[in-house]
Amino acid sequence: MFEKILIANRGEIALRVQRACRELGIKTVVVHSEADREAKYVKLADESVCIGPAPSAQSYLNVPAIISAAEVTDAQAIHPGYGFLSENADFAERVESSGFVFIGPRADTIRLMGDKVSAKDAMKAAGVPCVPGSDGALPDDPKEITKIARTVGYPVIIKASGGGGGRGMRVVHTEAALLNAVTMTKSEAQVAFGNPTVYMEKYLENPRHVEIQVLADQHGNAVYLGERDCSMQRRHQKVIEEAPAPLIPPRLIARIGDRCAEACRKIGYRGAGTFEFLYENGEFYFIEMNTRVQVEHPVTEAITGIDIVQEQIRVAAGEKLRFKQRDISFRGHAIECRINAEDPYTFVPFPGKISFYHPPGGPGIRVDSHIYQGYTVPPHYDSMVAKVIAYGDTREQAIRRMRIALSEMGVEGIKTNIPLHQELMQDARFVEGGTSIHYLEQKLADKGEVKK
Ligand code: MV4
Repeated sequence: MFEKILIANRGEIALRVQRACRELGIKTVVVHSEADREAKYVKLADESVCIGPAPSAQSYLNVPAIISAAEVTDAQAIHPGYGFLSENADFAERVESSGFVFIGPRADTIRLMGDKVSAKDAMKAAGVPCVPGSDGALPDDPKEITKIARTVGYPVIIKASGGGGGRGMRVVHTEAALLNAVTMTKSEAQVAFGNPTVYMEKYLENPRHVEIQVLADQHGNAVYLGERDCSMQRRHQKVIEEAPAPLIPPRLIARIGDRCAEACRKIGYRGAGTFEFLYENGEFYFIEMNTRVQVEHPVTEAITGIDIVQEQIRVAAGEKLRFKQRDISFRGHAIECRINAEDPYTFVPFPGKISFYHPPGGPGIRVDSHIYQGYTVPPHYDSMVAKVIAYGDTREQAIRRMRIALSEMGVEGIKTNIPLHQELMQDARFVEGGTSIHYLEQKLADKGEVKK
C-alpha cells in the first residue's frame, strides 16, 4: 500500500479523499491555491503545498506545479478527485511518466472515453446498448448526413465528439434544419474542443439519467455497484441524486450492470468509473463514461456499504478487488442534496463568509463538507459547499430524514439552495419518483409563469 498520497483537488472532495487515506493509514499531501490557504482541510493534511494563485488555471490545473509538489513531498500516488485534472489523459500520462501512480484508469482509457465517438464505439463493441445513431463520426457529404438522419428518424441530436456533460450539442427536429445545425455544431466544436468531429443520435424526448457505478482492479476483475438516478438537474448541473433509481425493476439493473462490468473486463478498465445512460420506456441507452470518482458516489456507498474512494486507492496500489459480484448487495435507499452557495431562485453564485453554521445529524445522515463557521467561500470555484446524504430502509424514510436534516441545517452569511431542496422534498412528483431530466427546469419555468 502507498505510504503517502498527494490530493490534487480542493473543497469537500479533498477532505473526502483525505479521510479515506487516513483510514487506510496513508499520509496525505494537499496542494492548494492562495485562496484556499486558510481552509481547515488544508491544515488537517499531513503536509500542504501552495501551487499558485486563486484562478484554477494557475493552481489546480497547473500540471508542472502539482508534479513538483509530489516530487518535493515524496508522494507515491496522486488522487485527482473530480473536475480539474481528473479526466485529463495528458495529466495522467505525466503523472505516470514522472514515476507516480495516477489513482484512476490508464491514460489511454481516459483518452478513449474523453472522445465520445471512440467511447461509444468501444462500448458498442463490448456489448453495452447505445442510443441508435450514426455509425461513428458524421461524414462531410451532406447527402450522406441527410440519409443517416432519415434512417435514425427525427428528432435527432448532433453531438460534438470532444464535448460531453451537455457541452456542444444541438437538437434537430426537421430535415430543413439539419445541415445548418451540423455546420454550426462542427464550428463550435472546433473552437471549444479543437476537434470538429460530430456524431448523430436519435433524440430521446423524455428520458431519465441513470448511471451505473463500476469498480475494476488490474487483475481482470470488475463489479458493478448498482445505479444512481441523477435526473433532477438544471442546466446540466445535478441537484439531487439517489440510489437505487426509483421504479426500475432490479432485474433490469442486474442485466445492464453485468454488461458494464463485462465491458470493463474487455477494455481492461482500472479503478472506479461510471457508465451514463438515458433510460426511457424500460430501456437503457449508453451515452458517456466518466473515468473519475463522482460527486454523487456517497449514495452508492450508503446502499452497498463499500467505500468507493478507499477501493480506488486499493486497486491503484495493485490490490485485487476484495469482493465478487455475488458479495455485493443493495440495501435501503439514499438521497443526496447538493448544497450550493447560490441564490435559491436565480441560481446566481453567492460566495462569502459563513457567519453561522450548524450541520444536520442523526440516524442515517451523512454530511460531506469542508465548510465551518468563519469559513469564507471563495468566489473562484464551483459553488457546491456541502452534500447532505440521507439513508433509510425505504425511499420514504430517506425523504423524511432528508426533510428533517434540511430543517436542522443552518448556514448564514451566504445564500444557499437549501430552500429549493426543502421545496423539492415536498414536491408530489419527486415524492412519487421517476421524474425525467426535464422535470426541474419545467417546474421552475412553471413557477416563473405563475409569478408573472
Ligand atoms: C441526449 C439527450 C437525449 N437524446 N442524447 C446531455 C448531457 C450529455 N451527457 C448528454 N445529454 C443528453 N443527451 C440523446 N440521444 C438528452 C441529453 C440531456 C441530458 C442528459 C442527462 C442529464 C441531463 C440532460 C439534460 C438535457 C439533455
